[in-house]
Amino acid sequence: MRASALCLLPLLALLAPALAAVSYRGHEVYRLVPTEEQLPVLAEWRQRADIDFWSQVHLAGHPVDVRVPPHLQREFREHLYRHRVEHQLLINDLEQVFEMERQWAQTRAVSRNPESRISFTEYLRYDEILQYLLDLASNYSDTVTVESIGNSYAGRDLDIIKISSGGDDTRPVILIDAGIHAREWIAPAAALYVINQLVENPAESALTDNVDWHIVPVLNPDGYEYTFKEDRMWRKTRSTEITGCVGVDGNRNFNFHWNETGSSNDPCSDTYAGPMDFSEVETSYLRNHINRNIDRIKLYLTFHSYGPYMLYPWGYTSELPDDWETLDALGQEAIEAQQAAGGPNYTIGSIYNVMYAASGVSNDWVKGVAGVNLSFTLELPGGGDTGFDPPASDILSIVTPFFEAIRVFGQYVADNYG
Ligand code: 0X9
Ligand code: ZN
Repeated sequence: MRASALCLLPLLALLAPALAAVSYRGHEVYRLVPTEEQLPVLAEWRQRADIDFWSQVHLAGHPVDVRVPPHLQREFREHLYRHRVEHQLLINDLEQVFEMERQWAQTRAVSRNPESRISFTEYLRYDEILQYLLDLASNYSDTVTVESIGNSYAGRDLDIIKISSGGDDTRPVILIDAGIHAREWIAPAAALYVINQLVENPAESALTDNVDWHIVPVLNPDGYEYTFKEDRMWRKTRSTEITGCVGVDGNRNFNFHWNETGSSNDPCSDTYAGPMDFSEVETSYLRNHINRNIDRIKLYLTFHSYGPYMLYPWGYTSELPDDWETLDALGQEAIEAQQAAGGPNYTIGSIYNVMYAASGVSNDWVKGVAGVNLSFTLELPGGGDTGFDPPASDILSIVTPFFEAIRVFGQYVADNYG
């Protein structure tokens, strides 16, 4: 007995670090403001798997936040000075930011009113989000149904909420998803707020008069849960391959110009396109849902962070779609509406031109293959100088004006297809 227990000890010691949560102690976050000439320098660093670009923007004069682990900091600073890149140290110990985030969540969990179904002062766990959807389905059974479009890699239900005030499934549909990127917590929070307003705020009932809404608040629940339990900075799915590295970037996995540009063949990269297109169950179940409802879906929005940016196709080429002026005008209108309500100024444009090239992304596929003309990526604001996501206490002040943009999209579909 004793001997065999002793034999196990080294094995347990080996396993222990793998089970521990990933620490970001000493990780620095820099805000860079590149000039036109410096953009290629940034593009080169972007290829490195060990430097984490938090925002993908690629415009001169626009800030780019970058997480640099301790062992690369000297080299990174030397690079900055050599190329004279304007920069500022935003965070000198990222783990401290995450500690505060966890403390807040703990305090909230204790003080939370068990009566209230939803909260916008904390980032909810996946089971809390599903519970909210199910509560809505039972409390508003005339208008709300909740279905699973499939299961995640780890077997979690991929729930979709359908909001419909009538019309027997003949009305135009607005499809929204959020959380394909696990760490972008503000995106599911924004989707929940949209759901909350459409269902529970009687003053917003006009938005569901002629239009149905299908919303998947967390498209990558395995990754989402992993960011709470193991690694706050996880972005991809959690599927495993024999190669050793885990996960695929769901937003490189769609089969439209798949893996052509701005994505990686390296399974360890954060923008890994996958072993083949639609290799991930999460992206393929979304595709199936879109295909099943293709006659009715008139507008697609996918929520990400962070920007703020409003992006339309294409991501794979600098060329613009034929109807880009329609997309641009609608996007502008949405931006102005949320700005009038106190929201920030979103930068608008095609993905390729505002950001770095990216192919196999969902909003390109939805337009290019599924044929939904109105297809946008909305990159919500990040945490500014406090980190990746806004502090949970700021959620409401972000999603409230954001909803005004959603209202513009809703009205547009009602006016043109309703
Ligand atoms: O790179 C991405 O997948 C998105 N940015 S993020 O920082 N949230 O990762 C941008 C995707 C924009 N859409 C297209 N490239 N079509
Ligand atoms: Zn994203």
